[in-house]
Amino acid sequence: MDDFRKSTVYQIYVKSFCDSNGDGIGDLNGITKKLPYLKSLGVDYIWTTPFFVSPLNDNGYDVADYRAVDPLFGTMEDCEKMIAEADRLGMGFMFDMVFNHTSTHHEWFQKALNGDPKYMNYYIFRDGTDEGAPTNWVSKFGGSAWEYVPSLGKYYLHLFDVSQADLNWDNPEVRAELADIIRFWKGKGIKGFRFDVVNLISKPAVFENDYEGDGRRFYTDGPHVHEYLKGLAAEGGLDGYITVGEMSSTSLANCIRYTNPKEHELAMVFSFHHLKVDYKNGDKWALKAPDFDELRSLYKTWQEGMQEADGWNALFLNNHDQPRAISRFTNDTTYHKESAKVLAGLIHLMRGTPYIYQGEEIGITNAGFKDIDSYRDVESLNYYRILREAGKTEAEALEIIGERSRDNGRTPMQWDGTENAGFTTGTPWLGIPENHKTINVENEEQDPDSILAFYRKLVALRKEEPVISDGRIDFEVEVPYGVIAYTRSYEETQLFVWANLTGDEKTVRIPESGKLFLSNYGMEGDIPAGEVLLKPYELLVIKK
Ligand code: TEU
Ligand code: CA
Repeated sequence: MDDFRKSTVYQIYVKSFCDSNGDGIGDLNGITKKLPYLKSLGVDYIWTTPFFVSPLNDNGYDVADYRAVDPLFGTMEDCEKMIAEADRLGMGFMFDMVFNHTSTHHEWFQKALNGDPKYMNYYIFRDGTDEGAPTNWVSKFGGSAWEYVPSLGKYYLHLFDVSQADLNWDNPEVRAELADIIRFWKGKGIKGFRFDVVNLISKPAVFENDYEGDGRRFYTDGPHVHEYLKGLAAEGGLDGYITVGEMSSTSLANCIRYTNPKEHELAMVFSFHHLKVDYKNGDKWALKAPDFDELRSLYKTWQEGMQEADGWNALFLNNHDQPRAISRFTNDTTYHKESAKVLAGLIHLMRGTPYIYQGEEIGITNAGFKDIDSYRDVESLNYYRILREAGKTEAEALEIIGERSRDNGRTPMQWDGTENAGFTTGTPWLGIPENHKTINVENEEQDPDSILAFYRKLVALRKEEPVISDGRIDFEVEVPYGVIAYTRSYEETQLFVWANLTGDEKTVRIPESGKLFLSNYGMEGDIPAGEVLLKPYELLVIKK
């Protein structure tokens, strides 16, 4: 475990990172080409989103063959080359294992559809009721979570898209198949794994209607989830590997169990409560300005709570399912640079393992799409329809999708200022924001004060400073609205961190004088104790 404390992970959304053959779609050879760039960032691990054989209804999170590369992204030989090249540069890949469900195109599901009882038991088939579906549960992408198969006279469960059928983890044969897939990729030299929505794998023994919610309380952190994760770690031989579980609507108590080293389940977890502080009444599709009091209190709860019980967090504000944090929480125009840096500093100095999502290290913003035809994501398209059906005007629906669409985080990587941002020589599968003409890697490489340079520094600091990798964390609560402040301590060393997430000046109190350690306003020297005025989006870090 300790091994990952000094590490930083870089997440690649394969489809949008680098296209090597001009078909407008990112691919494995594109990744190999850009490995020196990742090396120059100083990251240790690279998490790639799924590139396995798939009908791509959910961009690869609908896997039809876990052991084969989809031809759209390359070949197994390309994959082996990519792994070997990263290895040579001293970086390891973490592959994305989507084990809660398979694509309905998977051989197992096809056999189930033919009525083969062995394979029907790989999935969750149930009889309907007088009201229709077995329960009233709602899919995460909208609509019923059950789909009727006329030829079988039964429904199957799909917590996500209708083409993503949930696996039956209560069946030991399923668990054995999945452990075998882990061993297969370990054999190819993979250093770690990310497990998609892995806290949803254990369903209740009895399926019942949810009259309070969408059904999630019955299957989130379900009855046997810890037992199944221990089994996967043991059977897959995951000791010493870096593993991260994506935990949907989870609890602190469960995340402690998932990650406490004595439990032998996972090395760390992604939880999402801090990325719901701008959901109105918990509804992603209802807009609200971010509540920074709530954000501060969630960080305090999760950071201190995991620390007290020896749990370990993955630290992130961006991924391929989220709008860009810089656009969502801060100011992505007037204070573009300051905003990107304050958000980076806020999480990279916390206790946990930081993840950099492609493009955040140069300050890529939300997409700014103006019409529904620009969107590609199945969730955005479904919810646009649902919002329209619920009576929203076209403009209202577009505003909501514009803020919340996952496509915001999926626009192609901005390598340079040319027409397609250096991502492809063809037509990109998803539009690229206009601002790529200024916000791009090539530009930032030339600027010693760039966002990119700041990220490089943060990655290096985590390796150099035990107070960052191993220090304890304590949150300061007596701070003005919009400021998040914490102290890291290790032996005699202390770091005091203040992040002003607003466009207003804020007064904070420096408890003890120290040296300026890090700033996004280019200050230096000794800082005396006493009151200080934080500028808009200022990050101030003092070392004692
Ligand atoms: O996402 C799980 C998930 O529930 C959310 O991140 C979800 O996309 C969001 O809350 C919807 O509002 C994982 C993958 O990261 C995502 O890309 C897949 O679509 C999903 O699982 C299904 O495999
Ligand atoms: Ca390609």
